[in-house]
Amino acid sequence: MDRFAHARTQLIGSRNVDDVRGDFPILDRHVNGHPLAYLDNAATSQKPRVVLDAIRVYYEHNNANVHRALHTLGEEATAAFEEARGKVQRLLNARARSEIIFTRGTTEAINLVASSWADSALSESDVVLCTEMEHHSNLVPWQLACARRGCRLSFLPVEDDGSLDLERAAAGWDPRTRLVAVTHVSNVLGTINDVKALARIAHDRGALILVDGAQAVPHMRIDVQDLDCDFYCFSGHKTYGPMGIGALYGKEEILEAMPPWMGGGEMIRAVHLEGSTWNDLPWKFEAGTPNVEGAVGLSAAIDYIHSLGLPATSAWEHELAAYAAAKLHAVPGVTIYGSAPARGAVFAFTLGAIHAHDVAQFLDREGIAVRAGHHCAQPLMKRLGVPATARASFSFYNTFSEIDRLAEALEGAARFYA
Ligand code: 7TS
Repeated sequence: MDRFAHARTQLIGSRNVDDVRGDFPILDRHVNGHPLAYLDNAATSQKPRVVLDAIRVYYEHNNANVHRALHTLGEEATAAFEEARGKVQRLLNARARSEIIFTRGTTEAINLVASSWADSALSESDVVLCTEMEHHSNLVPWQLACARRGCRLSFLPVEDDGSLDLERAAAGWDPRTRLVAVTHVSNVLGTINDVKALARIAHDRGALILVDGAQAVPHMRIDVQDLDCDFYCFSGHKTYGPMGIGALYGKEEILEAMPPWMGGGEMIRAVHLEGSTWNDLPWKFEAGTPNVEGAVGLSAAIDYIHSLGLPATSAWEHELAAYAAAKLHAVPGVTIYGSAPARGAVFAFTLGAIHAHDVAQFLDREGIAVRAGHHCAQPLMKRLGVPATARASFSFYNTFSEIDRLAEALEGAARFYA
């Protein structure tokens, strides 16, 4: 542990972390008489004022339905919505704006692929390959799709350190595998999977790859062209934007070949009573009035992330992770799950035999917000041999002193429940 950590200036690029915290009104809150220490960022992130302002300004000045009104407000709302798409395109480094489909979030993005692509591309006895560390969002839609199509769902095992063994994946490859569905960063183990290598393995064997980027996009630079993934999904609300907005990236030629998922307004070119033809990408997959305020908020969030700089926020989160690992390991009775060489700032842990819910409740009394439970990854909990864990997950607005408070409160919990 770095005993001098607090003496160092805590910088995100050129800005002090306390200054950056001032951008997030909610971080001023007190909870149960203590300053809030928000350590549940893997569940959802907090929002900077610029995001809140962008939504308010949108409703005060530009609100109208998109893609249909010829009046000025309609054109402004459409421009704001499509500009947001361009921001997402550049955030992921997608080749074309048409490869970005707005969804409600990661879950909906995966369901879109697990319906439209799966129902048109999978046949009986094909295989979909998942991993044991998937969030239910990247597991249940594939269970449903495989049941509909008569396919087999198989799983890459999680190694003891919380990593995936890609050599094992290549060696045990089933030639009927049509798609690999894998998380970029585990929401429990923190493992950063080498999805670029996995994409190469999949493509060399004629399969596609879908990457669940829910826990990656807020924390690292994503380049879907470099990763060469076929689909990439993320949620705006974990990326400092509002809830109810997210995106699916898909390679254009694959999206072109997929049938629409939901039918309704905007996704059509022409409708006759006997049948319809479809709109161009990406609108073919965006039936109905979209979440324009969500897109506007996400757009502001992306600008905000760029204003800090992803290299700077990542570097600070890396320091926080190293400090948290050292502090947590030093608390008697703490077991951390996941020690892969490449991991993010997520720590699932248990404290002796104390139930994770009791740990989380004790921490809440101290104003410290962590999640407890199975983290929507029940098969992974089974693999780890625990019913539940507590989980502290960090963002760039967290500080060393919040980690100190976490460690001290855990020692207090251990004494209280002894
Ligand atoms: N995939 C991963 C890896 C996630 O961590 C989550 C949410 C999702 C998908 C689903 O995202 P949504 O925005 O569509 O709901 N994870 C968590 C979590 O770890 N705690 O609360 C939500």
